[in-house]
Amino acid sequence: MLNSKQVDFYNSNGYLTVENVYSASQIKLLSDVTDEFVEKSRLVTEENDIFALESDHSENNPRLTRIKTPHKFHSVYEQAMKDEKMLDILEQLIGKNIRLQGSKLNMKMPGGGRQVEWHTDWGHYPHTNDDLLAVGVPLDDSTEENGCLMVIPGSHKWTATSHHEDGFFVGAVDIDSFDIKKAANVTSNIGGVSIHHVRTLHGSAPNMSNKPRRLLLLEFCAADAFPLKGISTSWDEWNKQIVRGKPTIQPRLEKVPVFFPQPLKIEHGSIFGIQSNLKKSHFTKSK
Ligand SMILES: O=C(O)CCC(=O)C(=O)O
Repeated sequence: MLNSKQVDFYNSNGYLTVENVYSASQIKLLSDVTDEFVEKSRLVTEENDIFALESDHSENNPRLTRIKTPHKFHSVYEQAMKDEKMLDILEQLIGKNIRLQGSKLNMKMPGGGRQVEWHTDWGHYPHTNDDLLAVGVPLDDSTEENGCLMVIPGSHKWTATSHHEDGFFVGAVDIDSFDIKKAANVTSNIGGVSIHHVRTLHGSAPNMSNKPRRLLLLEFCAADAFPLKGISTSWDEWNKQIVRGKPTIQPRLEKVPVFFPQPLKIEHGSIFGIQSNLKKSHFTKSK
């Protein structure tokens, strides 16, 4: 459970770190299963439903940018997503009816693992209200050296955050639209979690260290937050994503600022593909 100071911190800053949420054995299991996925990726030569690959990925040197929707592919990730201690925390932030919005495991391999350009998750998936957040579960200690998440505290209250360039959705904000000196590093240790609000501006640098930075990201929303892009599965499938409480047929409509994430230059599944259309990377070393 969070104390009131932690809840206030989250509400004012749009992010929070919480220690000792997952046990060492839970993280060890997640880490071992992730190693198994990396092993399996050796035979994969192009991006598929499970793996997003670094450009230098090979059988001898498997390098992934991401395992996509890991909860669909292994029960260990699914258990982490349904963890009661973690959901108790979320209930304090977004209420008692909670739906999974998505999951991903961002793998930043040592020696150049990819940056994520500055963006808000809201820019990618606006909803009828903004009671959405992402929980970061580090499988390795997450530090400035290995490319930890960075946030702009308080940015979740900004009224407009466009992710467009020359009229196209590029999945990242204009670097001149905010003061990068205000960025805070969100370092977290194994067992702890980071939580960021859907409208919090965040990004992360390439991993130039010799240690991996693997971060399982679990995204959740209040059950009455409905995606403005529409529901892409059947109603029954969608409601299977309720992880606590009840579904509803009544979306809660709030006055929230939205730029719709279209048009795209090229249809691209992942944030990495979409952001590759950005004219200039925010992180000069890797593009
Ligand atoms: O992996 C990270 O550091 C940031 C991830 C992120 O923001 C995303 O995948 O949308």
